[in-house]
Amino acid sequence: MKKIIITGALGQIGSELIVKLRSIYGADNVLATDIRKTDSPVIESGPFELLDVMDAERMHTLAKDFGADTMMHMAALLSATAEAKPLLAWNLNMGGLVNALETSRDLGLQFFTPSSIGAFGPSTPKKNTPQDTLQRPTTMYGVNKVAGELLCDYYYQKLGVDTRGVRFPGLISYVTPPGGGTTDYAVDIYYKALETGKYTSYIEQGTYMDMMYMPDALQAIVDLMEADASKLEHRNAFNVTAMSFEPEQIAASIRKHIPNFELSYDVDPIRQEIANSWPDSIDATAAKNEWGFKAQYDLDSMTKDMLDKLANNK
Ligand code: AKB
Repeated sequence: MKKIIITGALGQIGSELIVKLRSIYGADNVLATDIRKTDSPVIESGPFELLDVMDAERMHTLAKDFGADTMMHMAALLSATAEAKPLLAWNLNMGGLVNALETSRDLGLQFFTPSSIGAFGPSTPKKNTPQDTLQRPTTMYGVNKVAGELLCDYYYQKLGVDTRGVRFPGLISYVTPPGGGTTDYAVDIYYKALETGKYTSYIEQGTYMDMMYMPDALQAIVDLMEADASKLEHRNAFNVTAMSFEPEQIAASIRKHIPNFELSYDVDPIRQEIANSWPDSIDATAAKNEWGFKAQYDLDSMTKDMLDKLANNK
């Protein structure tokens, strides 16, 4: 049975990951932490503590007092926010990661943190991007993610920490909206489709990016953390993806349920430039072969579920 401490618990991934982990490992075995308190069910459904990931001492104390054997470090600024505040992104994304890795090294914790398709750049092969390839990102977020991947490898190879991680594509969910990402349009579009029947995309027509529905992302984290270590050739940056689409394709999928849905464009040059620097589609063969990664949802099954769930939440 695991005892898990999670940072960034009220963020897009954290708030759903905690519900899943508590259902598998027991509510008392999952300590949720975040820099703020909201009225999220995460706070009532099990242990919760306030934690700024820049506070290394408090992070260590919380993990130790809880008796954690696993750290899941989710707190980070996403790509568009990181581009707007590059120094803050460097300090928070790298400082928080180092603190989480150091706590894990000192207490002997298994460790997970997500990397991203943002770890690739314009010189990376754009289609079917291989697991091991050129990584020269041109965004601060990308710089953080590549440095983070290397740091996690270092903590595994040199310091013996059982570090594991995936490169997530854009994640789509009906529970907690993302904030400050480049792929967020693919979440917003569903909310607006139901609210107004139209959406203005800040991402240009024809821009392909990888995406995944949140239930598949959560299952991927659980499966990787439970995977037999002897089978893992890679560790910290497995490519994972479920689908790749451009705005017209998600609109067409929505029109199967809302036939009059209208899509227009008002492109944001900053987020478009970030999207242009990322792959069109990535290859997840290593994740499939080494720990059995498999996504259940494609674009149409995700669209149906998103629209059903959002309509029921209204
Ligand atoms: C973002 O858009 O910044 C994130 C990501 C792909 O890492 N969703």
